[in-house]
Amino acid sequence: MNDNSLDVLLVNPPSGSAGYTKSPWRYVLSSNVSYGLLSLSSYLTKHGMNAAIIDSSAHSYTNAETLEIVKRYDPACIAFSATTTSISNAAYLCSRIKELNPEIITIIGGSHVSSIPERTMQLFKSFDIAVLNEGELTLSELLKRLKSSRSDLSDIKGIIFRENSKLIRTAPRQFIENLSDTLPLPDWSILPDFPKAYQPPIFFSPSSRVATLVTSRGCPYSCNFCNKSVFGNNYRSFTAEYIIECIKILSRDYNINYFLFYDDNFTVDKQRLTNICDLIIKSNLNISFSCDAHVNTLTPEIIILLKRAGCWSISFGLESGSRKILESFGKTSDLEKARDIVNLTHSNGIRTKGLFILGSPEETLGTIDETIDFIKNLKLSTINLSKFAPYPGTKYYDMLQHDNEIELWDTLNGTTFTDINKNIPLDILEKEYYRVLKYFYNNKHVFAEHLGYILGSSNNVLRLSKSFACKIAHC
Ligand code: B12
Ligand code: SF4
Repeated sequence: MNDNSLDVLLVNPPSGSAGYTKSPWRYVLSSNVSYGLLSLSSYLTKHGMNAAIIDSSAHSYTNAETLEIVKRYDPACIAFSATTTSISNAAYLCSRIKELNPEIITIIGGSHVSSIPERTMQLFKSFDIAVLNEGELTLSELLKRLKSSRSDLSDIKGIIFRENSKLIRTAPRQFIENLSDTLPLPDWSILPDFPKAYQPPIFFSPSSRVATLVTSRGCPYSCNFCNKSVFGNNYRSFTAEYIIECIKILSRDYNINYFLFYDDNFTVDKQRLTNICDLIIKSNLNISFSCDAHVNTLTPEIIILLKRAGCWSISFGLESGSRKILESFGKTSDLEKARDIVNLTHSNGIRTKGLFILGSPEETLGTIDETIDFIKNLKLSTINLSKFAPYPGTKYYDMLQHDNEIELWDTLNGTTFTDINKNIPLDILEKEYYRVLKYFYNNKHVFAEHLGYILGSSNNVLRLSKSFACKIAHC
């Protein structure tokens, strides 16, 4: 059936190996709204267009299952959102869809293609058009043009398209200046099975009913391992009023009272942060939330205010306990300040998560020891230890891009070491990875906190049981 009313079918592809098989651990993994697709579809709806979303990543669909759903829609235009981890699945799906319907127009957007546009379009011929960077205005203009009798795309800013087997890149599009005035409130109803399909990190959330919000774009810091190809350095944000309105709609219509702020850096603008907290408190919203913060942006007063507004946990990008590694990462925070802020946050009753990266090109056994020593002095409720990956769009990728390994895109996922570190053999690095985790989780206070999370939520127990049952039954 061809759904002629549909202007575009938006797809968040399966990520990495989930494209081929279903993991029994899918119930314990968190699943997050593709906020980019939500924002794009809401903007299109506001401008009179009709979009649908398939969120394969959240629903744990395989590539085959995704294809079946696409077939049911049989759209004239399909658009994928992809990071480096999911670009191969997006390209695979696109080429299968083109085989089924050679007339279909295929569009790609997101962080991977925004990082290396020409390379992506050269490698993956199944993408007809790429939308670079911030997508709302560009996609809307592009879809209108594709429906019109005019076929020339060269005056649409912010895209790459093919013409006679050549790639044409148009002029860049300016970022949206006033986000709250230009972008509508997200229309959550477009997400299939929202909020049920979306689950917070297991053992680290006060509620299973959760919504993600991204309330700012761009980050003023310049960490060398971080990809800022979509929104750049220029920090722009939605107003406190806009954010409170989102929260009110989500609590009223979906009974959600726990929010994950997935901003790169939720706390960077002190005045805005104070306004948000004050408004949450004044409106008696009675919610809890988690966010990310750079240690340089927090003060004792701000921590107390965050707690009063319902802040449940803060994730800190600590990265390493070695000054040498922090320097090579271009991190501007210092270790003592980081320790003091983390410990103060924890002693004010806010759970603390430390985000660390292991295995960068500069890592040695000595710097790993320094990280363990650093962790010893931190009151952290939990940690997230990523395996270093030189993602396209980062300074590391620019330094290392001539290494062949680098185009194994779906292994750039934070859970696989690449062969980038020359100081430590790969098998030792794997052991070191577990040594750090073991050191952290063997700690009595960490064990006690985690036991509390396990026993405190029947949903956590249910998710874990489902995964074990699946593992045993090979489902
Ligand atoms: C929330 C988040 C997650 C969540 C949820 C992801 C999801 N479902 O969207 C979780 C925790 C699961 C996650 C996981 C990972 N993430 Co992540 N994540 C983010 C984060 C912080 C916010 C994403 C977001 O919602 N942004 C807000 C929306 C509005 O922006 P957007 O998605 O980019 O969409 C805009 C444009 O890109 C464009 N666009 C996007 N898609 C499309 C599609 C079309 C058709 C069009 C026209 C336009 C378009 O228009 C949108 C609106 O302007 C970003 C950083 C960031 N600031 O964006 C990192 C980021 C996307 N993640 C990243 C990485 C590396 C990962 C992981 C590999 C693990 C890790 N170590 O963190 C995995 C891989 C997951 C996967 N399968 O792809 C990198 C990607 C780098 C790269 N080269 O691709 C980023 C950029 C972080 C960084 N700064 O380095 N992530
Ligand atoms: S890692 Fe965080 S603080 Fe550093 S540049 Fe990226 S978003 Fe900004």
